[in-house]
Amino acid sequence: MELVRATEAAAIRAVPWIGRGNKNAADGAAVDAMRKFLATVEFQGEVVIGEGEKDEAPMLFNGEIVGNGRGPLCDIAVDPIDGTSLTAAGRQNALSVIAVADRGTMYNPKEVFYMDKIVAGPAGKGIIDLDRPIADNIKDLANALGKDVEDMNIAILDRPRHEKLIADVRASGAGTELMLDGDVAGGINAALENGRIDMCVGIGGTPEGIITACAIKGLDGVMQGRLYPRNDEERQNAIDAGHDLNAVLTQDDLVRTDNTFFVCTGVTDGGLVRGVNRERNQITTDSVVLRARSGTFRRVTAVHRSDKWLNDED
Ligand code: VTB
Repeated sequence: MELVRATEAAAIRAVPWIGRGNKNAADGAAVDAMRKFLATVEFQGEVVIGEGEKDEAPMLFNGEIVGNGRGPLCDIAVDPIDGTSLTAAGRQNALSVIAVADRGTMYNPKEVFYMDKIVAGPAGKGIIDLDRPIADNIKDLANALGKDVEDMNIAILDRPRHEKLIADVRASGAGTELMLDGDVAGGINAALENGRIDMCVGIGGTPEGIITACAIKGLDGVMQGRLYPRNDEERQNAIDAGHDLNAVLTQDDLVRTDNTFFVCTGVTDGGLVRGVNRERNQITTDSVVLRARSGTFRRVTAVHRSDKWLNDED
């Protein structure tokens, strides 16, 4: 639960940068706040996935040790803002995210920035399969959900590389929910039962894939991913590092423990959590905390006193 203070802090510090067109400044403010708050949490965390290398953004770097140096040894995957461009533009769906698991359990394919992913809720167990055509995945999941294909909603990042995937989804009869950014939230929304999204598919960031896997474990959902090198050099680096580029990785390969925590706080409003709200002397944050071992989904609304946050020493 202490971890939520770190994502709250990152989200609050990003607020002055919402809609200011400067994504590195937003990210930088969130990174600093998260680093500072993580230093007070009782654990010995090592950052395995520090988002930012792909976009050359400010980041918590891989190998960085966080926490107060006492307590359990952990792997950390962190994205102080998933959706920095959304934040900079003043768009919805930006989140501050952290995922924690036992030390040595997070898959770390740092040589490859992208991963092909498919995510669904508990009904997708034994059904979703990255190797099958998308139309078959949709049809079988619809069946398991007791829905018509026409009522299925599939979240996909709106990118030119997904042109065919989007066309295939629509040709199957299902609808698409195109995301500007933020496929962590897309994956979680897909795994939540009774949500508007039934499945999240497509190529997104590898760090976001590991973070999503931690959340999926907490939601008892299903996920598969396969590394997606952008060019021959990345492909060769990955092979040299011992990665099997054909392997379909499940959530249990991506994070090899059930002792995972996932925490996110809304920066801007979104389908999963509301954005930071500032009113008079109060700042309100909306967060979700998922604990895989107990399968608990907690919503945490916190009210912070603005005067405490105006003081940088707080
Ligand atoms: C996604 C999205 C992220 O990276 O993973 C995406 O969820 C994939 O990369 O918010 P491209 O943007 O290069 O397509 C982010 O946009 C963050 O970089």
